[in-house]
Amino acid sequence: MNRVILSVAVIAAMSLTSCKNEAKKETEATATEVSKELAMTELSFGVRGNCGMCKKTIEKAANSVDGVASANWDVDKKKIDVTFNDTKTDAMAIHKAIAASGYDTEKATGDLEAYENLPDCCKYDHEMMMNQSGEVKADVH
Ligand SMILES: [Cu+2]
Repeated sequence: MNRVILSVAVIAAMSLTSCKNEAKKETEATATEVSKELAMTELSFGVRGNCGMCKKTIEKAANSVDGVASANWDVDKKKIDVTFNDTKTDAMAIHKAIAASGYDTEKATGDLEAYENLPDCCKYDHEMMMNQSGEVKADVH
């Protein structure tokens, strides 16, 4: 958002200091940038896991999907926030990538073999609530 405000400020400065043609070019470049940002979809969904190591594995799996721009898993809430380019990928691809790394999501069951290969501390409870409020601290192991 700051970048957009900055661009507007730049355009304002340009129109004061330069000829009309240059100012017009700058406006077109800004329009392209805004439409790129609009293609980004923000999504949150539940993912089971225990600890900081789980966080690394889950986020790495999500980020491995082409088109994912950011992934942040919350250990207390058992929930991930992802930002992705919806012209390159979709929600289900991200669910599946996380499940392949051994973790359950709301829509995909974690791969059992990958789960078995997780460190012991990461072998989360398959009955664990997802999408928690985060008010109750998760058990420290
Ligand atoms: Cu863990």
